[in-house]
Amino acid sequence: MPFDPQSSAFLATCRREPTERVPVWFMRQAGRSLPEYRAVRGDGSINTAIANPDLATEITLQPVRRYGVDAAILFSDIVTPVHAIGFGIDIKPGVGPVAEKPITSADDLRRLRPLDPEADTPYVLETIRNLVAEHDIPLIGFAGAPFTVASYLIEGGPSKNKARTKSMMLDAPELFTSILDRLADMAIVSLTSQVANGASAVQVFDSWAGCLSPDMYERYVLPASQKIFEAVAPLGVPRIHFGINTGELLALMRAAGADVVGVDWLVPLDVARQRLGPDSIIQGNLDPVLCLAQWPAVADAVRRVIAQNAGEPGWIFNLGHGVLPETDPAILERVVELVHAEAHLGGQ
Ligand code: 1CP
Repeated sequence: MPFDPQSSAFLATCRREPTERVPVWFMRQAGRSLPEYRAVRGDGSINTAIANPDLATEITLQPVRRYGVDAAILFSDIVTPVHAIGFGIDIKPGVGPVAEKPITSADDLRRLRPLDPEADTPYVLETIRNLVAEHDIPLIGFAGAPFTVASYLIEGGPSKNKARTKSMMLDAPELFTSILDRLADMAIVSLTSQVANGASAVQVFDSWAGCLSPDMYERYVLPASQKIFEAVAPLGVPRIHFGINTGELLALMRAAGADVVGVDWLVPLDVARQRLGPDSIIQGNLDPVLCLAQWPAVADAVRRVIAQNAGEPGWIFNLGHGVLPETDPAILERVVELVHAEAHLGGQ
């Protein structure tokens, strides 16, 4: 059955409309922790799986079947567009994105040419069309925020303190700004093509923005993210903005123009609402590590998160960051059931 947007609790919540139940989905719900993922995925690069629309469609749907979540998220990666234009970035199993030749000078900007989604990532669009044609669930499209993607291109891979990225910000601000601007343009065309092909919401992942002070974020990063949210506003779909360690950045992240702001587990939901303003719409925030505990402790943690939302509309239940690979899927199944059964709007 094709998707009917009117019936979606997830989309209604993204507009702060009251719903019968609090919608749930999990970042990184596809992959890693699911045995059915490991069974179909094989050993190759994740890029090979992303480039195979039948496989990517199946992997996107696996958590929907298993957990009964209220939204699907496209199986792809934040570095897929940069990989597709031939920048020279791979996703190494057990590591993450690794760039062969990190950006060190303005010469490297040539390797960041504009993205043409139809020509460069046709498989992503085919996966989206497969998903929306046959399945009655909203699909979240996504892109990496310029800062988080740039951190991989500048560092050459995952990094703890983003030293090269911050040095470039300060020592070569023009180059840094040009990189972010090109990545913003790539995110805009990518998200636009995802929505044109059927995605019904978009999330911009700025996972590592929390390593920045509010001042640095505002000066060097906010303009590029703002450009994305402004450009995709006319598409008319909800726009979600996410990062971790972003307690001090929440108001700025909302100022970037998002409809929904992700909250990590370090900030209680009621505090997040104070920082974001009275009509805010939030997504979060169970600590993913707590999902490794025995069920009674997990249930208790979920109930505390429910209590912190205090019955406010405009809340999508999620983890504060992605599902950890060692998570028992049975626990996440019970989390979904518990939120659907016990989280209600309009007072606890
Ligand atoms: O549910 C899903 O899994 C959806 C698909 C998805 C998404 C939304 C993947 C597949 N990656 C992402 C986003 C993504 N990729 C982010 C933002 C979300 C987050 O912070 O978790 C980031 C930072 C990446 C980069 C990345 N790709 C990492 C992190 C590395 C680091 O710096 O710590 C890793 C490990 C990957 C590989 C990857 N991407 C996706 C999966 C399932 C995997 C695991 C490897 C595999 O199965 O081969």
